[in-house]
Amino acid sequence: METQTLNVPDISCDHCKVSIEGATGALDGVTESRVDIPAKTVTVMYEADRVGLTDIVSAIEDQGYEVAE
Ligand SMILES: [Cu+2]
Repeated sequence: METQTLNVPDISCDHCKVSIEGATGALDGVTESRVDIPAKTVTVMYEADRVGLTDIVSAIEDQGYEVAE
């Protein structure tokens, strides 16, 4: 199990939280996804043999958010 925290500076409200947690949590292999609104981060736990970090980043970007390095 991998855990990664991604910086998503455009996170601002509950809508962002619901969108991002929904999109990333729906990916096969993602065990848990949690958005921290004040910190503007997404912490994902995933099985690296089932889903890649690039897939997770793409799911966030598909919701209209930039993922910062
Ligand atoms: Cu929002």
